[in-house]
Amino acid sequence: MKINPGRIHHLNQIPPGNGPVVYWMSRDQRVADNWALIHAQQLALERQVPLAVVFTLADSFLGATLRHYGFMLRGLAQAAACLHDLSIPFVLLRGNPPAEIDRFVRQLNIGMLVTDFDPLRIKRTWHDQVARSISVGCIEVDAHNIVPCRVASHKQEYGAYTLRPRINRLLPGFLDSFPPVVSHPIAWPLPVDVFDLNATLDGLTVDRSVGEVAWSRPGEQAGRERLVDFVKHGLANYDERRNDPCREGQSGLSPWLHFGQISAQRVALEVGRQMDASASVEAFLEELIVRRELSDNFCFYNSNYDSLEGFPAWALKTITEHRHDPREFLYTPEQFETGTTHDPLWNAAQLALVTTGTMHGYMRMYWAKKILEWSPSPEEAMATAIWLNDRYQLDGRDPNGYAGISWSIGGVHDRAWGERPVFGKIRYMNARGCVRKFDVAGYIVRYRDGAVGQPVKPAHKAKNRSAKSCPP
Ligand code: FAD
Ligand code: FO1
Repeated sequence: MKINPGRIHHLNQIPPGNGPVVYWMSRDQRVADNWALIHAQQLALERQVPLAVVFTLADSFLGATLRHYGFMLRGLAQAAACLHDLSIPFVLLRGNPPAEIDRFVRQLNIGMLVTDFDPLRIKRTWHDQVARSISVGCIEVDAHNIVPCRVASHKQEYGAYTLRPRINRLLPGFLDSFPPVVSHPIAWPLPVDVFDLNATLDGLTVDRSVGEVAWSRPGEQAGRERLVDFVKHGLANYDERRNDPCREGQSGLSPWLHFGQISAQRVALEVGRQMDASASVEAFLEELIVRRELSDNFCFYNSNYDSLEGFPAWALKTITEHRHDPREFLYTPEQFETGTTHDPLWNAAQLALVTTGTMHGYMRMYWAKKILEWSPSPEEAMATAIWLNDRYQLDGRDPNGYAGISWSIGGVHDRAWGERPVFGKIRYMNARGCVRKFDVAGYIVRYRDGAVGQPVKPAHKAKNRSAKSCPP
């Protein structure tokens, strides 16, 4: 099974050299089902040269806290152990990522650099800088999307309804099975330090006031177990339960998907086999494939994905026309953060976010729309929503987040609705609508004082070498 060439994009036009191949891992932090790693190994085997995986650890990445670095680094420690078993060294570099990669490539006479696709501004800047500075071939593999973002569409799509037919037409060519990563026969020429999880966690410059959460165990193995559990116990009722914040009807897979600790293609292959739950399978794959790839499409083709300038013209016009409408309630970012508004439902959602690092998808829409309604300006609303989302959501800093917030506040991928104060023609949501949908009182009790939210796990000392559990 070879990689579909549609996944490969050349970041510079330099042909592969004879030196070792390096996979600069970033978005897709896993060994199994990782097209970027699979392709890097194919290149190395063709040339009979060594192969290594490199991860550049940046401090305070887009405001990430200990909650995020703990999950990510514990997952990377497992990936490093797995790679060690395959005689593929895992090298962790600290400092400015593009500069560190450039130095590594030069010092070790690397023959080819492979990295993974990411539509976010910061990552495209890293890739551009490296592709220009190194004197060896540099390619990007889309290992995150099933239909590669650059192939699914060559422009920003209006909404799911315009991207869906394109995805559905192309899907059969990309929803293929994965070849395994094999034990690499050519040894890396130099000794490599074993990844020291505790030392790395201790040495991080990071905001430690937002602790790790207990409900989601990091790493490929745990992600795979969560998938198996969802397919067995949650999928059949997904269609019926997924919009009820009191019924845990979603898969809960987003942290593992965000950090690339599980492949969306693997999830789609496993879910697609359950044809006896067809309505739920269809609803789930719509979210996992169309909605998720729509977010990458939005961030890739719209450089203003995190500001008002990224809104469609109709939305920017209407929200500007209503900029000076009187706000019945006004709150500061700190009042939002502490969940001390007049609305017990909104406060409960915020406390769920702070204590558990997640929030039900339906509540995320309500949560963001109320930030628009109760902020002094749409600009401040966007800034507050992105700040809180990326500070507390375990799956934050993700294209899904920028698209979800821009949908809620700026009508991205949505249409115009009846005009009203503050929102203009942006879709409106209120607590009465929630009462019609689910047990609001029950939700409030559950999260009101952060009581039920999973206890925040202290950043305890984990074993440095994780259990040798390379997923199949
Ligand atoms: P499931 O319902 O089980 O869906 C499975 C997967 O499909 C999700 O993990 C996700 O990858 C994808 N998916 C589901 N719903 C959406 C959607 N609406 N848009 C894009 N992809 C989707 N998602 C994040 O990953 N990170 C975020 O920071 C984030 N912030 C959001 C902020 C707002 C204001 C809104 C409205 C949505 C946001 N979402 C975000 C999208 C969505 O709410 C979450 O992906 C979903 O709730 C995660 O839970 P789950 O994995 O159990 O979802
Ligand atoms: N990617 C990196 O290559 N290096 C990092 O140090 C890094 C930190 C990080 C922290 C939190 C987080 O949510 C993501 C982080 N990522 C990092 C990026 C991540 O792998 C994804 O590429 C993007 O966030 C999603 O596109």
